[in-house]
Amino acid sequence: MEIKGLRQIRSSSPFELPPLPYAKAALEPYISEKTISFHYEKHHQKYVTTANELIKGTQFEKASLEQIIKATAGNAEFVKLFNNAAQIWNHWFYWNSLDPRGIKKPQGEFLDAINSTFGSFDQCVKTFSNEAIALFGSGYVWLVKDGAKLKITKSTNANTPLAQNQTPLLTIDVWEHAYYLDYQNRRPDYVAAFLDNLINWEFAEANFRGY
Ligand code: MN3
Repeated sequence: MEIKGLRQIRSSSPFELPPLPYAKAALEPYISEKTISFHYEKHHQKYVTTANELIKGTQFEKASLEQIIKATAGNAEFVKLFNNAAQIWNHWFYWNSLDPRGIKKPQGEFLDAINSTFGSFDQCVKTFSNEAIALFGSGYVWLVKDGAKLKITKSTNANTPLAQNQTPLLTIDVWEHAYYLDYQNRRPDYVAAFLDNLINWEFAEANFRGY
């Protein structure tokens, strides 16, 4: 499959807002055009603008986004740069974790890996759902490949498994800005809409195989 925005994500600064892989209204009725407009054009864009301001005159001016994320993770001197750089990446990854064409369940080797880690596909989805509902505050839940194993992990704020030497396969953004206009406080309904109607298993599989 073609993964949108890879060029923007892999190039060095100044960073560009990666393209949204579908129209802003494409995820309706599960996620509204209004939510996507704010989330993509305001929040995601702001992380890009801020990261570009923060790297000016630093040793990171010529670095790629992924290099910056890995180099600044856990470094108290560069907390703001890490947060903004990681949020550019996390949002690019989140947009690609959503598919307006509907669910295509995993198969083959990827399904085998899911079954051997979680017992079944349904159990994998259930665990992901439970973590996404339970995460306290702002953050993300991820399906990752950690060495040869699959895992479901969560990260708070801008933190990302990319900085932990894990391979992210899928994510859901559970910051309130991702769902509040559509679901208010009903995060479980947003999580269910994501898992039942929007989750992009083809993207997960492409990440699982490597591309
Ligand atoms: Mn967000």
